[in-house]
Amino acid sequence: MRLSRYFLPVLKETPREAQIVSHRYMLQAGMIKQASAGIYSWLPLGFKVLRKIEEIVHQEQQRAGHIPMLMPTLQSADLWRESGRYDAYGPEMLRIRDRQDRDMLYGPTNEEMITDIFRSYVTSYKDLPLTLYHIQWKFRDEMRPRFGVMRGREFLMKDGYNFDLTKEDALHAYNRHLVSYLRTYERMGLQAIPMRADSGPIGGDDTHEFLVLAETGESEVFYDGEITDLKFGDRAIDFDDHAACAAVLEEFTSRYARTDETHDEALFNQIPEERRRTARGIEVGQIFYFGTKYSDAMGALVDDGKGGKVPVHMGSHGIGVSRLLGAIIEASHDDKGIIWPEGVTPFHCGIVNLKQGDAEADAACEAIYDSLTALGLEPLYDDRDERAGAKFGTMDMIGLPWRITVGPRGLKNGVVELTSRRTGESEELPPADAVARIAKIYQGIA
Ligand code: 5CA
Repeated sequence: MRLSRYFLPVLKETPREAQIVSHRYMLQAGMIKQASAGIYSWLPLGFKVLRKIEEIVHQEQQRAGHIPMLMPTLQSADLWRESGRYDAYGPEMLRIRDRQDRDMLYGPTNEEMITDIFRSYVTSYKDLPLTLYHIQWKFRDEMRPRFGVMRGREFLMKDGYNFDLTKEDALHAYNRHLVSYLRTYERMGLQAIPMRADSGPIGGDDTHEFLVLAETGESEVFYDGEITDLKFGDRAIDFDDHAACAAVLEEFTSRYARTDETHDEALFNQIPEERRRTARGIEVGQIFYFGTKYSDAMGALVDDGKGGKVPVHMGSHGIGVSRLLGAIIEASHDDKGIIWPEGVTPFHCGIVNLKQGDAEADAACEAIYDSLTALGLEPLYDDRDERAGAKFGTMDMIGLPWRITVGPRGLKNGVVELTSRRTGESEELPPADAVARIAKIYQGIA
């Protein structure tokens, strides 16, 4: 992409309404624009990162054997009356009446709708296990929408639902989700710690929230400091292997880690004092096992193979896709702007031309641009007729992890400059070597 042809409305001033850094940088970098309280337009740069995050979520869901689909945002109130949640959900639910006077709602989650789909088609245990998911906009009329996309009213969520014959199988689905989430967040450059939580309006007893530690997080968390040493990494895991998934769950959840909702001071105090940590965290996902709560209420039954009909065991599993942009920025920025992890960066590399209009510099930039593009990478070439300082400022704010700087002086010596956004370190090297380095960095990522 050439910046002169892109739509990147970077703001010069600091937006006053932003209380936390991720919100401020998303506005300043031209990623989002507020449409009304807690509702945002995703401008091209923000949309690009959102799509990258979605893509990682899709890949990791499907790696775990979960099946993608898409349900609508608007739902019929009748389904929610069946589960009893139409009244129970309260003022957070946006209720709408259509021209036929039918009660509708903008879905805050999809347990009822997926259970209805399931009961319409599946009648036998032979079709189990089954996990369906979608990535769709949700609406919750939050009392205090704030911090930009972090607590929106309209927000993008991955929500997945497992259907299993037995509790044991459903608990395997729970474990499988936990394992796949570990890898999902790590690919985004995040450490998200599973913590024992409260199930709220979704229901059930078994639930973990995934928290990214950040001073600006809305949840207070308590954990054993040893937890932050754990990495899932690039482990190959067979998601059908119950024992293997259970072992990972055990590894990542056996140490004390709880949100304030479930915090137990006496248990916490059993951890050696030097390992006790109190911090704040951003909830980027939550998994639930709630058994037959919805299948009982809505009659989602299957033949059990022994002549009987039994309600299926279910769980639901969410990832806050749009919230993740805020969480990643909170975890990765400096005073100049965002620093995107390679896995989610909107463009792989910036190209800054220090002397636009200089025949040699222009040609070198074009050649680098073409080579990167030919390798399947997406560079952002700042080809504007602007001062070098302004170009650097934009690149630092939008946070591309790598920048190649091209100027007539360097070219005389046959070199360009390759700079890491994270460390600020620069290195001079021939243009072809810079391209090769970028290609190597993104091997296995892009
Ligand atoms: N049905 C279940 C799981 S699919 C469910 O709705 N879970 S949830 O309520 O925990 O939401 C899942 C994730 O969505 C949360 O972990 C959080 O990351 C994100 N989320 C929830 N509310 C908001 C909000 N107002 N703004 C942005 N993200 C949100």
